[in-house]
Amino acid sequence: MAASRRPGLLRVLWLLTVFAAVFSLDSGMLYPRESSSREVKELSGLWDFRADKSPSRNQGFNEAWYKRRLSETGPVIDMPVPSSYNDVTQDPALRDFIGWVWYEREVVVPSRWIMDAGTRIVLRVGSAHYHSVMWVNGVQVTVHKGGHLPFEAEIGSLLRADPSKSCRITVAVNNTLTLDTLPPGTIQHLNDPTKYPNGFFVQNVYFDFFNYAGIHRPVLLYTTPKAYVDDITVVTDFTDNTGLVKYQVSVKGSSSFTLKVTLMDKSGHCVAASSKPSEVLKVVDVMLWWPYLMHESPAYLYSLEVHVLTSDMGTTSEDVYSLPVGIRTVSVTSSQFLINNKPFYFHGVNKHEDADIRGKGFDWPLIVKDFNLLKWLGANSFRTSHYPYAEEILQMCDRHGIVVIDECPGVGIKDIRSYGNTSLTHHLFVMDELIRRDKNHPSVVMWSVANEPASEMPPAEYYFKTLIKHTKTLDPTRPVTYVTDSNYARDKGAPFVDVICVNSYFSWYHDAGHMEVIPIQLNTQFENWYGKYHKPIIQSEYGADAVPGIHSDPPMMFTEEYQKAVLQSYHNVFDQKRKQYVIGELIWNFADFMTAQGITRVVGNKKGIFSRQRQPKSAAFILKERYWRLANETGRLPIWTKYPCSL
Ligand code: GCB
Repeated sequence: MAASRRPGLLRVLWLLTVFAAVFSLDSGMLYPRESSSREVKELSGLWDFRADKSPSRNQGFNEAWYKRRLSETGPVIDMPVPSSYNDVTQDPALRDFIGWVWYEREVVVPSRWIMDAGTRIVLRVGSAHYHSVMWVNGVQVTVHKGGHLPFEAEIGSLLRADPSKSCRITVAVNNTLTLDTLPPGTIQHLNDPTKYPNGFFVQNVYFDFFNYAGIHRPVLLYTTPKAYVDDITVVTDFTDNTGLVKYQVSVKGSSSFTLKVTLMDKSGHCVAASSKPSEVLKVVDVMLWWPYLMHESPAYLYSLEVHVLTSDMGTTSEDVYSLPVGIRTVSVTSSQFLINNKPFYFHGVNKHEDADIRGKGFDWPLIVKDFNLLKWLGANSFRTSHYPYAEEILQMCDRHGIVVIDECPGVGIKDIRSYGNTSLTHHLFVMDELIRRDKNHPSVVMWSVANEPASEMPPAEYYFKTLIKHTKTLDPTRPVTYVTDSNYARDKGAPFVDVICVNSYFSWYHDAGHMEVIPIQLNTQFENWYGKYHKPIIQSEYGADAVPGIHSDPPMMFTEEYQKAVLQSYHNVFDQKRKQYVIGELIWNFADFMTAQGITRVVGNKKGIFSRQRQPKSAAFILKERYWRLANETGRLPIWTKYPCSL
């Protein structure tokens, strides 16, 4: 039963039990925010960089490059952080490089941080692709596997051991994918001297985006007091017009502390307070968090202010952390997706973190442009295909009311050897990391554990049963899905998901050029999946490539007209089925994006409705017209939408 449909007292009791689940992770991963007790220092900018082009790719480790300045080990170049390194230079070998690359930067750490032994100094990387090792002044401080999630290390004691030294940060990053990484890949050595140069090898992957690499998200130094808020978990509910905010605060660095937890509304008024580490706060006349285009004032955020006070031999210290909180519920019936008990229809997009030059590197102008385009389009949602996006993007979603299906990097699990225990254990761990990072975002309404795995293979049943069960134990408040392109009758994971997400490309990869098959095949697809599982369905991908500026009438593949006509054909079927059990449509893709080179890709995937430079193709206008119509039918538009110039 959905949380929000339980009677009042039961709801509070239920809230008290959720998130009791134990993560395999022993600390939190709160987003570093400045406060009266915390400082943040951004280390974005130019770093020294060196790719280890030795045949073994191991020269850097053999010669311990981390022990001295990188520039003393050999030639270095300037590399922007954050950015993928692949497209920044003119060197094709660096664009396609596989193996270890080395980054280094010397940082000035404020002396008051060093002098005050009560200050924790934490070095945090927003994400680096894929396997990272980090040193400070030649001492290894952490190792992390996985490309899209943050990692950090406390480095205060190391810096204090020799305050005369500056802080030299070295990060080695390796983009090699194996059968047990997420996403998986294989390295293939091609040894025939009549065909390939000496030492030739390639990285094979089973996904359709360029394997960009490097330090992709901001690197930060931040401080906290010795006793600090390590983690906060918030789960929300409401009954009539009372909001319920269950929180759990974990404090580290002291076992005797005083807590003050206050929930503030937008205008800074305290609406509820407590001094307990775990409590259900009641908010009278609650302002719920609503998605964009579903309510006149969407995305209402409260702020949970947590104060931890400790006193140690006469000195008191305080840590302060503020967490944005949106009060909303999510639930699923056999044919509907409910937000705050009201049916929600996903009319949105699939995205990629991808742009010219910076690849997957974090970039504020791009992020803000994309949000402006989403709003222009009338999109109310997106899926983080095919990996977790930057935390800052999810914060934007919270603030703008864009609903998110949060996908882990389980894309391209196609080889039966990737269904073994090592892979599963890693996949479970990545879900731990993802939920630990994203659990408090009201915009995140569903977890997606994979995209288009070979879910017809026999081991997929145990694998997905375990994975989905684990995800639900970690977070019993959100539905779980994975995205399938498998045949409904052979799909082994579908019995365990809450929502069926299905991708199809009729008249593209099958029956190329024949749009007349779309109504029949799409209708059959929906009827088959619903008939077998009786679960709501999202068309999680559909689309066609269009090279911007290429035209033909009658439409032909790769023209803007063909892309438009494919979309319209799908929309006719969606309009019948959304009255029954289809709960959403997500276009593939928001924008063109880079892929590996291949005979089906013309400098990348061109299924964007915007070009890679974010200019609209004809299809964007079709979709805009549709999404605003859907919004008018199903939601309540914010007042400012009556004045389109404010868009
Ligand atoms: C898919 C994949 C996506 C591809 C897309 C395509 O099914 O999920 O990653 O890019 O098809 O364009 O082939």
